[in-house]
Amino acid sequence: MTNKHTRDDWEALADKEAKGADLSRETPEGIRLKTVYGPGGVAHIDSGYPGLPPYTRGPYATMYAGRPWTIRQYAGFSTAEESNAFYRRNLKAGQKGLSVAFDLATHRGYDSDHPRVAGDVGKAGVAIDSVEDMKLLFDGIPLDKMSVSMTMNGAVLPIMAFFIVAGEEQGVERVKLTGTIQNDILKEFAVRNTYIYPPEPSMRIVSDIIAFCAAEMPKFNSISISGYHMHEAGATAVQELAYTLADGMEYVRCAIADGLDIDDFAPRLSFFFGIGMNLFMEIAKLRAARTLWARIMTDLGAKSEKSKLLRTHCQTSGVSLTEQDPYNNIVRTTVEALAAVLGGTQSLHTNSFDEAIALPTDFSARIARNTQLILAEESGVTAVADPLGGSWYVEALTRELEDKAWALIEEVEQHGGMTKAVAEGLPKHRIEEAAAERAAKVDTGETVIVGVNRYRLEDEPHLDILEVDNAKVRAGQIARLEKMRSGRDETKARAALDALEAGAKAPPRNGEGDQAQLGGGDRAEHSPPSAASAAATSPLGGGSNLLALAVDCARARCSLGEISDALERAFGRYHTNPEPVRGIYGKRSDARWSEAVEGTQRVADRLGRKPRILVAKMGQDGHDRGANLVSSAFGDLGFEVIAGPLFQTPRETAAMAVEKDVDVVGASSLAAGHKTLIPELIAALKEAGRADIKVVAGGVIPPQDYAMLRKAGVQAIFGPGTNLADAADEVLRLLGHNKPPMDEAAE
Ligand code: MLC
Ligand code: 5AD
Repeated sequence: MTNKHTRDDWEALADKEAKGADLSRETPEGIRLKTVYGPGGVAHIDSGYPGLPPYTRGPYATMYAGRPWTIRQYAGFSTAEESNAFYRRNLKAGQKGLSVAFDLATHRGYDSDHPRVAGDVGKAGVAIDSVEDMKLLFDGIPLDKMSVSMTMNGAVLPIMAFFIVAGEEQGVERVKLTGTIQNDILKEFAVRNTYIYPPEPSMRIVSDIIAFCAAEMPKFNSISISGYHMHEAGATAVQELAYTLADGMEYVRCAIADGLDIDDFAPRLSFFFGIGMNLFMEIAKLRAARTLWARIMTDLGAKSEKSKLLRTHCQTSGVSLTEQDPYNNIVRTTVEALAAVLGGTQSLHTNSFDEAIALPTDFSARIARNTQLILAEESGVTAVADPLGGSWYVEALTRELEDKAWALIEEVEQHGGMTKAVAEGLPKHRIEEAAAERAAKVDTGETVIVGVNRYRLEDEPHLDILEVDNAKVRAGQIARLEKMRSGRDETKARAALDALEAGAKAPPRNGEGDQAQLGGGDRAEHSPPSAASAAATSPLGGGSNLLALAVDCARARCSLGEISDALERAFGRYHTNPEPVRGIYGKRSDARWSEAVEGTQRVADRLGRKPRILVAKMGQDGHDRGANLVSSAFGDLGFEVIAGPLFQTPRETAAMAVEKDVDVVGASSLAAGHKTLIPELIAALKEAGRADIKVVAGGVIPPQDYAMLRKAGVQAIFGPGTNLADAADEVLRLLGHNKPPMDEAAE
């Protein structure tokens, strides 16, 4: 039955109600939302049925009615034993799949005994140095039954190898291993920063893992192509969609160029998206992602329908959560989890409410997990597949996102694909611009964050947080490494490492790669290195499959650092320098900002030059969103900003501060290394005779740690959610000349 009232009738009424005001809103994606959607236009396109092309409505026909999504909480901290115990408690309480968070030393290919990583061991994840640690991590957890996701990209070869050998030694053949390896290096170069090697050999590693899994691990998802980190870095839904799918296209082309048949590996590609607070946008994003991927895979030559299904994990957004009034985060996470589920995710992590301050405790992890259990078992959302299918608004938004993302994918294609676009910094720059736009809107109050820029509490509640004693963890890890090294057959271990190095130096398999930029120009066949094992000479490309060679190293008890070093000898280590965007904060014209600009000018007048700040990232913490925002904002205020490179040691930061003769160092810490790294920086500055250089700190720093940092000499601390104009005010005060003198102010 059609309704006799038309859109014109509605418009007349709406105009009257709104008294002529334009109530339509524009999203950060540049989508103009109508106040109401109805039949007609793009909203009317029929999305078909779940499980059937174009899969907009879900990859499976029955969706959660047949099987609910997997409750898969990302976790890891301290030692393998402690993380194992945490996993077991969580599984007992209703979690369904595992997801391992490794510490940053592991991510970046360093053993726990490496001097560069003293502040990072066991902090943001679990420390894994060898197969011995991996076996402890899964002790009592049958790897043929439990699906395990491992978030690893840089050091993906040793970690996959340890996992495979841990399975072997548990009596589980690799064909039975189920789970997912993140293995998505392109987004590391764009936003997440846990790369080790340069882009070209890194792409070969990805491809070798895809080939190995396709041949030997049929139940294992060989990659998790991730938009989550772009989302967290500030990407809009369109950017996240486009760059993630464009990354996927690049991996597919790379694997095809390496001689694989698309339908042999594509069914085990998987995805990962971040889910923020814009409920309907996020639902539409997942629907659009599936539709676009089916189209892309058809264009790339996939014949099997399984190759065209986009299956995804989702994580609620960390960056949407606040340090202030942290219980609000439970509500935010619930809304985001609902979006992920209504969007049809296959697997989900819900963040803990203490996210902006520390890693989850048993208590906060329980609430996060129960959020999913309540959605799955109490809310009724599992009964019907794609319950929002046919919603005029959701369908229209889905189409708009598809079109806008497609345009951005075409732009990447014109740049020659994602490897090139990433090398040119295109996605990184675009995402940083979007992040700065958003941050400026939060600072001015145009975007409301409850408990932060509105409805703020006078007294913040005290939270008990998880503390990791990293010195203790490190000592234990070092002891275990020593024991393993002294008990192994040294000749065997050396031979395995030499074979890996030789394999990495040998050109990858399959001569006629048509993508020179992805795998090096010369891809001639070659003979296998002499020490290569039976596994390495299986159908995996003439003996140089790097994962097969790494498995031999793992069996021979080589450590993660040794395996990474062997590869580094062949590939080199990759370094980049941050290039903060400019001019976005400068568009701010509110009173607070103008005051800060004037204050900066007064300090500059006094010094006879711009005040100088070094924005420093120390340790293996590559989370640079905060540092980039600070660099951008301070640059726009009139500071001379030195954006320090990632991964400095405190001594390197101190040397740079002295060399550049800065007035202040701002140390940004998001991975819990602050208690070790910042005091070391202050000590190094003192040693260099420059105790006068002020040190301030910002990032994820629990209030519990403030006193300790202040005692060590930190002069100001900025938690998450600090208004950048306020931060500047404080820094200017430290530099002695902020507020105008009283008489000037009185005029
Ligand atoms: C599913 N199945 C069904 C069904 N639904 N069968 C019948 N009827 C239905 N309705 C089947 C599937 O076909 C599959 O079997 C099995 O059930 C499991 O379903 P799935 O959809 O594959 O789920 P899952 O195993 O959980 O895999 C989800 C995934 C995977 C494909 C997205 O890649 C995954 O788990 N990813 C997690 C990634 C992750 O946790 N990342 C953390 C990143 S944190 P079969 O036989 O077909 O396999 C991070 C933070 C940071 O990155 O920066 O550090
Ligand atoms: N345990 C649990 N959650 C973690 N996260 C990061 N590290 C851990 C960990 N060790 C979560 C946070 C962060 C996102 C990248 O993953 O939500 O925002």
